[in-house]
Amino acid sequence: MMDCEKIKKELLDDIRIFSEKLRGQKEVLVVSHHDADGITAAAILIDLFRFLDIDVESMISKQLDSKVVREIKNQGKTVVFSDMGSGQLMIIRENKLDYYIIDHHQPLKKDDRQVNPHFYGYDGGSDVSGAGMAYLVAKSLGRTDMAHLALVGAVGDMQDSQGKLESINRVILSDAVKQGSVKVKNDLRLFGRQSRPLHLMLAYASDPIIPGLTGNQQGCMQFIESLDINPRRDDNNFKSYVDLDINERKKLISALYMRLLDFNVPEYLIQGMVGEVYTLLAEEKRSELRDTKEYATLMNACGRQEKPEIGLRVCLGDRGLGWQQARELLQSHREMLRKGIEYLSNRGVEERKNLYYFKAGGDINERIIGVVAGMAYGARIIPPDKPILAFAEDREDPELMKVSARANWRLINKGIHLGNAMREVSKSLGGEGGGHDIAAGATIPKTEVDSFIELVDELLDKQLAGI
Ligand SMILES: [Mn+2]
Repeated sequence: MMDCEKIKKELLDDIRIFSEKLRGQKEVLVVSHHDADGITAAAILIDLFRFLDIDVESMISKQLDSKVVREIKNQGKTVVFSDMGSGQLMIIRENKLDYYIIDHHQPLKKDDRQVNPHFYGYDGGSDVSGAGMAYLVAKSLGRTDMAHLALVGAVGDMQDSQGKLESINRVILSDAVKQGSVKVKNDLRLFGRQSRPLHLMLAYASDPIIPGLTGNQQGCMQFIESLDINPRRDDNNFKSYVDLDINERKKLISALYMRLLDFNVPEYLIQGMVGEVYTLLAEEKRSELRDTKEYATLMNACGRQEKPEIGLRVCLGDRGLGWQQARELLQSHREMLRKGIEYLSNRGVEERKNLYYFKAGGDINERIIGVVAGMAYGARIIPPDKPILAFAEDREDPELMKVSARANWRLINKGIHLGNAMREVSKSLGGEGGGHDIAAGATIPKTEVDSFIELVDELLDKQLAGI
């Protein structure tokens, strides 16, 4: 199954030179981003430094601004930034830190204390994640046992969104497969294939939305029974997707295909439903940790519940207390999301020509409002025909407003790029923003919210017209 992807020699050579400098350190502070990619990247580096007998501490941060950089500076240590830093190179330099940067975000400029795939013609959005870059550094120093975490990071950054991991990610995948830690399969890619009861996996499906099933638990149960699939295991607990045998899986997938075709869902959306899934073989069946996508969600939950260090412990092998705490965080995260969705479906959204939006004020926490906005499609609060913007108070600065924007694949195919829209419009109003085509964010002055909506609406017109 594995093809012979190769990583460009120039990148590997530079990583080797960079890594050798790390080998000589006595103690380091790893500073990483608070999402799944950042947490797994930090775990890969912590594991590496322990292997090299270098004293290591870590700090997981939501953002890297001058305030955070000054705090880091005060610790007086050699700092290894991962999954962040390339965009903050100037602040880091200004503060005269002893730094190393391992990142995959758009870099400002070249620096011999930084490795970043963009300088070698790679796209950090799809070819390799922050965790993947950390893995390449570890590999060049002889440590390869965390390849599976690099895949969790890549999936967490949605780098498999075209159906499979490619490019540098594929090389890492091939390492993991050779090590026997990961199995690759073409299968149904709906979220929750390991840990969720089958009918709930279908009811929560949002990518694609399945007409008549998404948001309809009872309908899902009837659908499963209509296929002659027993929804319960012998111990009477509900089956997960992974409990189905091959024939049941085939039956279910073709029935889903038929249903989507019947409802005129575009072909490319239907095809996205099946693709590569990555199973972590060392983890128990039906555990969130067994599937890369669910593993990433668990890490994101830890980050968003402001306990990234718990996620880190799980990545580093804790299957006792840390693992239990991580699952509790996932529960409370889901509870927060459920309340957010309930709030949104009660109050509804406003509509403009090219977008939906809602102002949550302080009613939905800014940490999860983007996720809630994205779930609005799956929960059928809005149809998938326009992007959605969500506004929440900045908890640290009452003068500022946080904006989260979400779209879906159908809209991306039409030319929507929310990252560009957030960056351009926020900049013109004295704020800052950016992100991916499908998920992006901005911070703007509170007084500019209405102009912001206006300008984004106009800009989306241009994106849709291909200007
Ligand atoms: Mn990342």
